[in-house]
Amino acid sequence: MKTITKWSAVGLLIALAASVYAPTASAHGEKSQAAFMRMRTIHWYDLKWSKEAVNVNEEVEITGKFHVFEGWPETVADPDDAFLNIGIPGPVFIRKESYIGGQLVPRSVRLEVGSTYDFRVVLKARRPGDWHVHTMLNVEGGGPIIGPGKWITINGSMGSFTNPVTTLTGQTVDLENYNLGNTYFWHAFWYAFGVAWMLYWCRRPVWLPRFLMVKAGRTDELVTAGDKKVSMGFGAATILIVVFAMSSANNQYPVTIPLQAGTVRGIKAIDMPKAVVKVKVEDAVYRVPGRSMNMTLTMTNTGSSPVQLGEFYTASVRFMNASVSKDETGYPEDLLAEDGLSVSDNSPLAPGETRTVKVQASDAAWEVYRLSDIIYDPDSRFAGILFFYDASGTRTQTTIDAPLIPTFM
Ligand SMILES: [Cu+2]
Repeated sequence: MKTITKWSAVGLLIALAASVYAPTASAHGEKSQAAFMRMRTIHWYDLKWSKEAVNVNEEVEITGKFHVFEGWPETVADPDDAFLNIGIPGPVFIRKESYIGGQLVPRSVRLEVGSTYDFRVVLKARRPGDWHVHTMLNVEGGGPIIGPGKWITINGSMGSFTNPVTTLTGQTVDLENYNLGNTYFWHAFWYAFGVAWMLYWCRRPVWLPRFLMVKAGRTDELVTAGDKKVSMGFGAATILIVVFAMSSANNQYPVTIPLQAGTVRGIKAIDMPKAVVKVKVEDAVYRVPGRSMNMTLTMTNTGSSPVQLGEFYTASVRFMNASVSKDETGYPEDLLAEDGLSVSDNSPLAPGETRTVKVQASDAAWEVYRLSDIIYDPDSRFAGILFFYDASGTRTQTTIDAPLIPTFM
C-alpha cells in the first residue's frame, strides 16, 4: 500500500513537471529527417528575407536559389511533380505570389535533377506572433524538403487583415470573408430543414407505442393521410428549392470556371557557369560523437584569378571562413557558423595551381540539427556546395559529393 502511494506521488510529480516544462520548438520537422537526404536533395543558398518584423497586411519577400542535387536519393521520387511551398504553422502569412525562374507557380512544377533555379515568394502577414518561416519543396512521392527557417515577427491584430482580389468580372472581394455568409446560410438552412422533418415525427410518441403497434400488425395506422401529404410536401419542396437555388446561383454568378490545375513544365533554370575550381574530395570523415566533419580536398583553379575558399554549405548549415567571407543577409543564427570553416592553407590559389588541403567544418549546428545522425542512415554519403572568392569578391561555386566515413577512435 505504501509503495503504491509513493509511486503515485512520483507519477504526479512527473506529470506536474511535464506540464511546466514545455520547450519551444526552434526547428520544425527538418531535424527528424534523415541527414543524408537533407544533404543530397535540395541545396538552398543566396537566401534573402526582405524584413524580419512586419505589421499585419505588410509583405515579406523571400528570394534565393536552389540547386537540385545530381545524386538525388533513390528513396525520394524525382521532382517531376514538385510544389514550392512555405513552412509555417498554418496561414499566419498568406502567400501572395511565388515564382521559380521568373514564372508564377501557383501549381506544381517539373524540376530537372542537376539544375539550379531562382525563386521568389511574397508573403503577406496575417496573424501576430513570432513565426519560424521555411521555404520548402513538396515532392510528390518524396514528401517535404525543408529549407532553412527564419524567425519573423508579425505585429498588429489579425482582425485588421484583409485579402482583396479583383475578379475578371470587375468585382473586388475580400477573400478573408468572401462567400462566408452564403455558406453559413445554406448549411444552416438545410440543417434546419432536416430538423423540421425530424420534429414533425417526434411530436408524437416515438419508440414503444410504435414498436408495439408494428408488432400487433397495425403498421398502416402509424402513417396518416396528413403525414403522407406532409412527406410529399417535404419531397417537392426539397427538389424545388434545389432547382431554384441553383438557377439563382447561376443568375448571380453567370461566369464561373473550373478549378485550374496541372503541372507546369518548362521551368527556366539558371544558366550556371562551369565550376572554375575543380575539387576532388580525397576523403571525408566525422567523429562520433562530435560536432565537426573533416575533408581532404584537392583543389585546382582553372580560372583566371586567385581564389580562396570562403564557405561550405550542407543541409541548410553555412560554415563560413570569416577571413574570406561574411554573411550580410541576416542568415538564421542557429544555422550560421560565422567562423566554422577552417582550411589548413587558405592562401589564394593561383590560376592553374593545384593544392591539397585539410578542411574542417565545425559548429554546434552539426549536432543541434542532427547532421551527426548520419551514423543512423543507410547511405553514409554527403553533398554540399563550396564557395570560392577572388580578391574582388567575385564568387564561384563547386558542388561536392563523396562518402562520409565515421571515426570512433
Ligand atoms: Cu521551423
